[in-house]
Amino acid sequence: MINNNNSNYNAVNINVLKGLEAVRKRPAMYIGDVSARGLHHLVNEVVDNSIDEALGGYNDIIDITINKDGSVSVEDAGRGIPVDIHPIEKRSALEVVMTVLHAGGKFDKNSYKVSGGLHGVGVSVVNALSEWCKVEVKRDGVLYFQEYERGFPKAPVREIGKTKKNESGTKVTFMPDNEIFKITKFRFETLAERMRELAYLNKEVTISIEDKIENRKEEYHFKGGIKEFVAFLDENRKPLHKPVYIEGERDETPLEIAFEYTDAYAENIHTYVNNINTIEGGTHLVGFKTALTRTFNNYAFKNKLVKDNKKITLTGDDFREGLTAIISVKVMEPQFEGQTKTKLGNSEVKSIVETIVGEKLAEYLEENPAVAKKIIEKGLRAAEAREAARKARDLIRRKNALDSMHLPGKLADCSINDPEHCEIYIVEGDSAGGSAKQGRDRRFQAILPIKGKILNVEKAKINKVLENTEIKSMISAIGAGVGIDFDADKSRYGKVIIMTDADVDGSHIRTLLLTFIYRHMKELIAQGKVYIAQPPLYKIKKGKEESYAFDEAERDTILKRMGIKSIKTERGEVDDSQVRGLTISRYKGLGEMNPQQLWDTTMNPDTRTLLQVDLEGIETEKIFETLMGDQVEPRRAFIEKNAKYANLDI
Ligand code: 0RA
Repeated sequence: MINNNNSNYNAVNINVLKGLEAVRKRPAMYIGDVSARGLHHLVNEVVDNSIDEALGGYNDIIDITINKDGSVSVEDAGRGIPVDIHPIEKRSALEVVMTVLHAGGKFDKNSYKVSGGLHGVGVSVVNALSEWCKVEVKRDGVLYFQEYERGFPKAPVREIGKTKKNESGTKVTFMPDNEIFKITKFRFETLAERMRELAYLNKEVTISIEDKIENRKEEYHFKGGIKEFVAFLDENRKPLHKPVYIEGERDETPLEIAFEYTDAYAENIHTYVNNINTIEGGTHLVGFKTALTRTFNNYAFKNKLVKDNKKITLTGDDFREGLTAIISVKVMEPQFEGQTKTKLGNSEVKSIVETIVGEKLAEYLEENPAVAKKIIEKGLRAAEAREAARKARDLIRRKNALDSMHLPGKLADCSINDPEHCEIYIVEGDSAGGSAKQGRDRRFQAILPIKGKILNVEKAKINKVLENTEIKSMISAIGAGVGIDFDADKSRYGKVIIMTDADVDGSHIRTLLLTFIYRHMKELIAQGKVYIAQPPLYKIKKGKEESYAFDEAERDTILKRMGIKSIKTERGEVDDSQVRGLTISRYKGLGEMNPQQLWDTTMNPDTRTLLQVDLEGIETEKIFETLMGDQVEPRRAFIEKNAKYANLDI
């Protein structure tokens, strides 16, 4: 039994209390927000500590469990949090780690921890935001235990049993506090997705995740690491060669890169720093791009793979067409910049990556001339298409220059000019477009109807994309250019809202539109300017009372509120003939709503619900690729599986 000096214990507790209070008062400062995202971040925070143990070579197993009571356990086979009495704090180090902010790092200077950002805030933050938390530590043959309530220890650390010799590890179980979080239910998929990503990035670990409420379990272990990650991302594309793998270390900065070229046109580079997805890129990405362009150009020149024997310099873009890559670096003191603090700022990392990739890639190309030739040829074809695209863009630009009022004929623009307060609805079909034009508030709402299925930009060359009528009208309406010329700050609207029918076709069209914006106006999404309108699925009318429901569950809740129960037919549909004066209509499309209804349910800023589209989640790529790629089977399977949930979770 560890005996804390009691008076000391109380004195120290005053400081602890202050720290925990700060976290509970402003949780968003520590975990980003208190929505589902912040909630899941709690698990990631604990897992990060277990991963740190793995990076140090002390751990290779992490087990995550969503327990029956809704709490979560994270167990690892690391060294176990130290339990000896802390010389200054005069109490168990375990208690210090669990209750003092940022205490975790004090012990372990030489690890690739993350400073700033949302990660690396420490397990004490998880503890502070939990209704209760329990920790078990296996060390030196002893099982230690401590329990907390809202971060505050219930009793000193105690021994509760023995363990096998040489067995060590930590198990943290916590119940998120419903006084803090809006939602306290963990979603298996959200956790599993991150665990799979971590397993790809850290090939030495095996991560299991079990949901005891929904009886599901997954286990992730990828011997091939990020090489397998690349193959996974390209599941629905056709690779031109086996993944290239580069590994190296300089100035205590280890680097791992895997990439392959496919028959696709888009570029899919995902970068990580200390296992964090750096969505905004940064110096590691710049170093990689620079080395890639230079090395391929040198090789092409040396081996006379460019025409006419003269040195045509292919651009970086040419060598990134159809490229899927994972870049993973570990940086001791990372500086994160950018709007979402996901851009690596450390300038030294650029030259580290550039040097390693330059050397190793040149070596690879010498050893694999057939692959090298394929890639150079693909680059040359991309250069040709780039030239055609430049001409198409020039045409759009010239038209705009000649006539500054050159807006698409179908656009019903708004009357005020201030982009911040203006919004554009991109609406599927002319009839829905008509209703939207009549129903809107014309002062700040613009309507652009587009015809059915637009071009699938994932399958078309860039010059074809820019020749497409519907796409051209979107580009001119938004007025901020396209592709490398795109400047989100020039957008004529603060909100770009996609409004399609709530059916499978509508969801397909929405995906096509989102894919276009994602590939050619990405910054618009990054700035949070892209939204999805949520038209209702049902109208329920009983006497004079009228309600709208956005899904089946809401419909049933409304019916219940009206005192109507059990009117489901065998087909699961509501049979309205059984209740007098009740009509339930299911909207098949936006066109079925009159302008007033469309305004009330979907367009009025005071009553509508808009889904904001964000860039987060590696799954985005997979969703676009699954829906838009060449292969029909995965696409059909995906639509069948998800048709019920018309909303893409991006
Ligand atoms: C502080 C110091 C050491 C390890 C840890 C914390 C640690 C924390 C967590 C949280 C979950 N699992 C964990 N595993 C370890 C270093 C230990 C040493 O020097 O022996």
